[in-house]
Amino acid sequence: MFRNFNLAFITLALFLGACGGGSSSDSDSSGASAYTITFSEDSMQAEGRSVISFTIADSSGNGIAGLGPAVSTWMEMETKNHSTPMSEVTDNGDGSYTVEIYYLMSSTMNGMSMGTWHVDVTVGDQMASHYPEVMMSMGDTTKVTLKNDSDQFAGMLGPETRSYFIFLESCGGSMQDNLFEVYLATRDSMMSHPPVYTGQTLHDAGSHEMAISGVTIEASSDNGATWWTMTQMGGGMFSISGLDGMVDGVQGTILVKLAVNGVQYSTDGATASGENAYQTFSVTPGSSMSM
Ligand SMILES: [Cu+2]
Repeated sequence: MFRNFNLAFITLALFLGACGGGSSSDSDSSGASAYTITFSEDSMQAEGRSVISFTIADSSGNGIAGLGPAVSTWMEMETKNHSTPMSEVTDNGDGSYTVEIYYLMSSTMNGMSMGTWHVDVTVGDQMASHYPEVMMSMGDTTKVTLKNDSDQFAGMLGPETRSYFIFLESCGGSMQDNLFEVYLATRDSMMSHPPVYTGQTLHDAGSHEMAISGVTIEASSDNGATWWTMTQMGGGMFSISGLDGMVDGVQGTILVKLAVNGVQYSTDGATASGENAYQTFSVTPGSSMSM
């Protein structure tokens, strides 16, 4: 299912490319540019899951596939810079490349600038940057956080409780058998936000390796009466279909629980019990396909 969604976005990216649509505010930092790198925003760039494509063309304007470009997405803030979770780069085979970016923050909050987002694409010794304006999330929940105070990473000022970010990937509605997908990532340092899956290695507060030997996300669409274990699809993606009680086009509630290495995580980092043991997604089935 996840692959199908990717294909849908790739098709959209190609369509935008053909029409010359999308936006582009890229800057090219290299002197003699071997390639022209052009960005397009395939979805609204907002807190949570967003999609960006870029095309790499040679001096004749031909798109070049197979270049293996590196993408780095980070926010330049007054007090600190930080990266954000991101998918692998998809090579669309025609010189265009697509990446899913899971923004942790919006560019502005209540009219105040929070900082500047950078999307840097590097191919060989050439780099181009795009500066997306990232909106606040509105309507549906795009991200929730769970944590545990005994699971910490080496922060700038010492040990810090690690947040686990659960991002809404899709909520397909009846056409997709009420498929609900989320992407799980965490903070391993200010500039490292890897996906979390069984077999992943993170780093603890002493910078020692910390193995993720098991991770489970459960979901409930009946306010916690019934919990279903989501299927781990790999790479931080979790999926479940057939959730009861969800209505197309109507915002509903899906609760989620997270367990890492056998420990249930909570909203406040304390022992999970009752109200702090789950997070709440308000989602509208069928709506995420239109983005
Ligand atoms: Cu920030």
